[in-house]
Amino acid sequence: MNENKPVETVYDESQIQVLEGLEAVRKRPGMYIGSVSIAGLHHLVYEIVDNSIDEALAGYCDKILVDINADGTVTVQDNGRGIPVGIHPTEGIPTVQVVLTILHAGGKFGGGGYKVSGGLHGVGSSVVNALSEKLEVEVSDGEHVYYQSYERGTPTCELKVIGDTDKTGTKITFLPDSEIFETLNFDYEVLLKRLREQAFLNKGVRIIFTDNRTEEKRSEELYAEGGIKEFVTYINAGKDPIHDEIVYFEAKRGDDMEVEIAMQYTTAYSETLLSFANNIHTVDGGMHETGFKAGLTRVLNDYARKHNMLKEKDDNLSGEDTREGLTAVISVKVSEAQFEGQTKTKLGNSGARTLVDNSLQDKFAAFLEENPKVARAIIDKTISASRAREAARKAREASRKGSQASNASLLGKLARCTDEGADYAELFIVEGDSAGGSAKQGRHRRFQAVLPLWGKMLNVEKSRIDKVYSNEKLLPVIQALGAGIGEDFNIDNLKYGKIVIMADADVDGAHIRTLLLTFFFRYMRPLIEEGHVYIAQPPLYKVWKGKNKDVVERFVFDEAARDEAIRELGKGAKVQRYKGLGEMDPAELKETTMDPEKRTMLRVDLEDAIEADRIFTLLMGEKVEPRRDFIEANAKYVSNLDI
Ligand code: 28F
Repeated sequence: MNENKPVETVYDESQIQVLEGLEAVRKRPGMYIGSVSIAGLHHLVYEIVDNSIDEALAGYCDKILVDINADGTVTVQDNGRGIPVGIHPTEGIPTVQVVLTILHAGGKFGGGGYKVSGGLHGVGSSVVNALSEKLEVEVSDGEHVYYQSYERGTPTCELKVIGDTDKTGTKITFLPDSEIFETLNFDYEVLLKRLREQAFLNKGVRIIFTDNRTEEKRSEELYAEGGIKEFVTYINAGKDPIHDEIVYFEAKRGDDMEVEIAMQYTTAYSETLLSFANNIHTVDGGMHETGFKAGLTRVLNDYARKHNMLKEKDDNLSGEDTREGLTAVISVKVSEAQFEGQTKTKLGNSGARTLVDNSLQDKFAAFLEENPKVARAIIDKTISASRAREAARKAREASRKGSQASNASLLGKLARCTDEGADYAELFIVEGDSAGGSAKQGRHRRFQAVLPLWGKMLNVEKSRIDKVYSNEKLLPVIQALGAGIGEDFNIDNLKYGKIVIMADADVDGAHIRTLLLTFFFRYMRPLIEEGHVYIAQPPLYKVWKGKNKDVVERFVFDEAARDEAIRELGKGAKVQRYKGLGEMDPAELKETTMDPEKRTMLRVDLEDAIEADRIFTLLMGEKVEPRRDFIEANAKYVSNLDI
């Protein structure tokens, strides 16, 4: 390794560059990985895996192992060509060391591969290295296994041969730096979701993900032979497709841009449109989505007119109509992607709009002509969506105009608070009249409002918006919140900063919670996205000893805590199990569940809209089986303890 020892000056300069780079990353980690919270921690894994994926896209790798190890390190290993180990022509040190120590090194390799790595922040292995207490790399080049170790980005040995091999590939093990990160505890589910997504987006790549931290290992093989077609099947698991085959097509523009689209219509009323640019989920859409929507609307209108399904007098189908019940995945690869917006998750390249729009014009239109039965089913669906939209408009107007008297009576049960409209104002939505009564007495009148629910709940998963407007249970919720629903929803008009669902801790309570959450998710999504929705956590047990003013009480949420409290209070401790909120008197309800000083609430956190969508359709959709399977496991979609 020492034959090519670089001349002193080159080495010095690159060393200075290295130190400056490391220092910059460690000083401002957020600039490179977004944050130092758990999201940033996960980002480290994505950065390393992205490099393996790039090697797969270049055509040299088809297997990636990702392991969370028992000691808290993570190992990523691929069977690609291995990072080159030869001396770098300008840096004078092994290329693998350049890649791992110089900021922005490893600029993506040419030769057919897209410049897709880098994730959100366009950084790579050197950033991960700088933010790791230790990192070890092993490169196999078909002859030797090379090894080098680092601490906080600085090599602790020179690159050396540690063995022979007939394989090729790269293996990196790193321990995130506890001086940098708030937590070092990787979340298996979060990583799993992202790796699954990557497997769908990069067909043929086998990702084997293992968690070695628990006694019983968890391991999952993520592999999608059919790529994004399988992604659509996965999303539609709980839905009823109106055509069997998934529509799939791809298109290219020169060698700097390509698109792949998979889509399937279902009987659902909602749409699920997922777009990606260079394997990054473009949560805020952008040009590729715009092109998709425009192309889809035009192609379906043209087809419907040409085949006389829309008559001359009929209005055109709206964009929304053409997406009712549609699940679509759009994946574009662009050599110079422009990511815009605050979170850099919106694609700005206008070329992507034209490419995607044209691809629908050519390929989707051809598909419809070749599959007249499917085409008819799709057009029928969009026409009925269009009729429902018209009915909804009328219902909305009726509800807006609705005599003040009827609005007043709808809201008759709402106990308003003095500071309605303030950010800190809270609305408790309570199932059941008796619990509603206790809540009204136990609240802080200044900033806590209470709305008891009554009447028959609507399963919004099985209904269109016009039904929502005429539902006696949901209408008071809509009116109390004051921000409208669906297209009209405007979060600026929201009258409460926190909306708290308060229901019993039993099956019925779980049901009403899910129905309300589904409703918020489908019709007031920003409410959930911006963290306004909470679930109250009433205690399950009261453990107490003594009487009157000498009484000592403990309110607890599970059996373990109950037994602990009994032990603590000692002999003579009494236990009450609350079967419902109604059994608590106003003072108890206040103390345990409502008072911000003492309560525990869960904030509903739907970071992942895809998973939420799947869960809600599984729970509330037509199919019974998946619901039964899911119902007890539940509550995946709530996290974040808010005390
Ligand atoms: C566990 C993480 O990082 N895999 C990688 C390669 C392969 C090449 C490469 C990587 C070339 C010019 C830097 C090999 N042979 N897994 C990984 N596999 N990087 S990272 O090249 C790096 C660049 O500057 C590679 C021929 N060309 C490229």
